[in-house]
Amino acid sequence: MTAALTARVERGIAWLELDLPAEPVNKITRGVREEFERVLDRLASDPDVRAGILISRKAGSFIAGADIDEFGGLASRGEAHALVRGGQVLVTRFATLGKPMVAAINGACLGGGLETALACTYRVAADDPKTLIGLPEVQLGILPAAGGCQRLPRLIGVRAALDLILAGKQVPARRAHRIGIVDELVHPAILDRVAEEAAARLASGWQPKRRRAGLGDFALDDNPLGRRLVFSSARKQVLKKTGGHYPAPLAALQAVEHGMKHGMEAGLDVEASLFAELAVSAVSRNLVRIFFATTALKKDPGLPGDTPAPHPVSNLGVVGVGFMGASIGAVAVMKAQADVRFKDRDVPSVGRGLAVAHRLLDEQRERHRLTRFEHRRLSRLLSGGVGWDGLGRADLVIEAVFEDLELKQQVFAELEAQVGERCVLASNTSTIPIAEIAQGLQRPDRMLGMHFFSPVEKMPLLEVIVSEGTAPWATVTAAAFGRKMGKTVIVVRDSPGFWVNRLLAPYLNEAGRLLQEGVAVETIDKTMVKFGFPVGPITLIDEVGLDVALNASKVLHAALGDRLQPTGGLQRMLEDGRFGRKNQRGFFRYEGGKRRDVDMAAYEIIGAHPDPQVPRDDVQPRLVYIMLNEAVRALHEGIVRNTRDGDIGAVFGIGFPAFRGGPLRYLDEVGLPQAVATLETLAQQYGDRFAPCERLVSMARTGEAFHPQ
Ligand code: T1G
Repeated sequence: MTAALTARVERGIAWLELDLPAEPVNKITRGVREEFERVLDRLASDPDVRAGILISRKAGSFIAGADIDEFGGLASRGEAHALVRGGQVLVTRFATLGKPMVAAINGACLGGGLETALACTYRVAADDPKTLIGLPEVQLGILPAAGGCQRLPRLIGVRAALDLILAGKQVPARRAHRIGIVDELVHPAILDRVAEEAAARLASGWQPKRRRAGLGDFALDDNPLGRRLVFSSARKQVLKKTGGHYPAPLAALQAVEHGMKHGMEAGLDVEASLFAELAVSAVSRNLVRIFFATTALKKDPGLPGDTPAPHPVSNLGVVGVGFMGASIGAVAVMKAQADVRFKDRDVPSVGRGLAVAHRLLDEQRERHRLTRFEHRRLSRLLSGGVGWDGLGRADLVIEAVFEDLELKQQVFAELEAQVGERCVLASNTSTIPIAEIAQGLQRPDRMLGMHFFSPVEKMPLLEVIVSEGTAPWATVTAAAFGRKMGKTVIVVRDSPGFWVNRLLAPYLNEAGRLLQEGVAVETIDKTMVKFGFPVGPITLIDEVGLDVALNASKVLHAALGDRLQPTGGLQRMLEDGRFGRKNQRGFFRYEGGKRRDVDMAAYEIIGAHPDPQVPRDDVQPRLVYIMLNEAVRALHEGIVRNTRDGDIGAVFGIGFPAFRGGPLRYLDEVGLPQAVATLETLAQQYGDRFAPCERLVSMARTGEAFHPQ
C-alpha cells in the first residue's frame, strides 16, 4: 500500500507530510498511526533532526480526526479502550519527542487532528475558509479522547475549552487564533515558510510567549473555587440543553474536570474509559449513522443513475421578500456567493426585504464570521426592485409569496415571460402541490419546489420537490444550489405536505386533540421534550405560526382524509387573532419578544380545560406513533427516495431526536411487531387514525426492517 506519510529532512528540520491515498480527507487510521510511530522513532533518534513540522499535502484537509469508520465498527468496550489508548500513545509521542514540533495547519483540523496539533509545540494556521478547527466528537456521541480534554483547557483556559468541546464547535482559523489555539495565522501561500522559520527558532531555544486570552476568564479558571463554579454551571447548561439524552458532553466535562484536578495522566485514563463506554453505545451508533448519511447526501445529485450536470447558479432571483424570501436571499449571498435580485410588489416591501437580508449579513459581521471586506463585498451582491427587470439573467428564481395557489400561478406566469431558457423556477411552498402551481406554464419541466425551513440561516434541511413533469437537469440544479447554500438536501415527491409536513400534520393534530381532552400545554410539551424533541408540539405551533400550521393541516386533511382531520381549536385561536410568536399572541404569552408562560385565555378559546384526572401515560405513544405510522405510509408511497432520506428529513426538519436515529430507525429499534401492537392498542382506545398501516403490518409479519443490518 502507498504510504500516507512522507518524511524528509532539510536543514535539520524534518517535514512530516501527510496525504492519505485514495481518501477525500486525511484521517488517523490504524495504518496512519503505525506510519507515524515509525517516523517519530526515526526522528527522535536522528541527531541531525533539530525540529519537526507536521503538514498536510491534501488540499483542504489537515487531519479530520480519528477514522470514524473504525470506531463505528467497534465490537466491545475492550476493543474501544485499546483503540483509544493507541491514539493517546501516539499523540503523547508528539508532546514528548524531546524536539520541538510545529503543526502547520491547512484545512480541517478536527478531533484527533486537533489533539495532535495541540501536542505539538507550536501551531501555525492558514487563513483559509477550509481551515476549520475544533473538537466535534460530542456530535458523534463520544468525547475527545486523545488528550483534547486535557490539552485544550490547559492552553486556552477551562471556560473557552468547554465552550468548544461541549458543543462540538468547529471554528475558522481566525477565531482559533483569537482564542489562542493557534499561535500564528498566515496567508496559505506562506504557510510552509512561516512553519519552517518557527521550527528553526524553536530549535534554537526560542520560547513562544503566549498571551492568555481574557484575563477575567483566567481569574475564574485558575482557582479551585472559581473552577468548581465553572464546572457546575456548565453541567447545568448541558443538562438543560440535552435533557440528559446525550451523555457525551457530560462525559467530556467529567474528563476535563478530572484532568484539571488530578493531572494529565489521570485525565487521560478517564478519557479512555469514558470513550470505551460511549463508542459502543446506541446513541453514538445513531449519531455516527447520521454523520455518514449527511456526508452521503452531500454527494448525492438527487436522482439515481446517470444524471445531467447541474447548471451553475450565479444569479438568483427571489420573488416575494417577506421574512422567508429575504432570508433565503441572504443565505444565498453568504454561503453560495450568488448575485441576488429581490422582487416584490411595492417599494416598501422590497425595502423591508433588503433590510432583513442586510441585517443577517450584519450579524455575521458582528460575530466576526465575516471580515469587513467580505461583508462589504457580499452586501453589494444584494439588490432589489418592483419590476421584473434584473431577473432576466437569473439561473434560478425562488418564489416565496403568500401561500395562495392563484397568486403563485400568476407570479410564475409573469416570471416565465422574463427569464431565460435555462432558468429553474422554484416555489418555496410548504403545502401546495408543485404540479398545480406549474399548470399553465409553457415549460412546466423546469418548475419544482424548494421548501426551506424557518429560520433559513439556522435550519439545516431543504426539501427539493419534484413533480412528474420536472426535468432532471432542473432537479440536480436546485439540489446542487441548495447544498451550496449549506443545506442538507433531500429530494422528495410532489405530494401533499411533502415529507416534513406530512409527518408533522398528524402529530400536531394529535397534540390539539390532547389539549381538547384536557391535557395541559406544559404536559404535552414536556412529554415530547423528554422523548428528545428540542421543543414540544404546542411550542412548535406557536413558533411556525398558527395560520401556517392550520393551513398545512387543512391541505393534508383534504388530500388524505379523516385520519388527518384537525381539531377546531386552531381555527378558533386564529379567529381571536392569535398567530403565535410572530404577533406575540398564541398558546403562550409574550413580553417584549420573550416567551412567558402558557396563556390561560387559550384554553377558554379552544373550549378546553386542563384536567389533572386525564391519564398522561398515553400522551407520548399517541404523539410518537401517529407520526411513525404516517412516516411508514409516506415512505411506502415513495415520498422520500429511501429510509436514509426519511430519517434525515425528520431529524433535521422536525427535530426528531437524533440520538434515536430518525423515525424509521426508531421503529427498527422498537421492533416492528411491537410497533404494530402499540398502534392496535391505541386504535382500539382512540380510533381508527391509529390503525397500523398495511405496509407496517406486512413488514412486521415478514420480519423485514427499514434498515436491514
Ligand atoms: N473519519 C472517516 N471519514 C471521514 C472523516 C473521519 N474523521 N471525516 C470526513 N470523512 C469522510 C466523509 O464521510 C466523506 O466520505 C468524506 O470524508 C468527505 O467529507 C480520538 C475519537 C472534515 C469538515 O468528527 O466534519 O477524532 O462520503 O463530504 O464537506 O478524540 O467531513 O466521500 O466517502 O463531509 O469538505 C472527529 C468529521 C473524529 C470530523 C470535511 N472528527 N468530518 O467536510 O467533506 S473522532 C470529525 C467533518 C476523533 C479522537 C476522536 C467533515 C469535514 P465520502 P465531507 P467536507
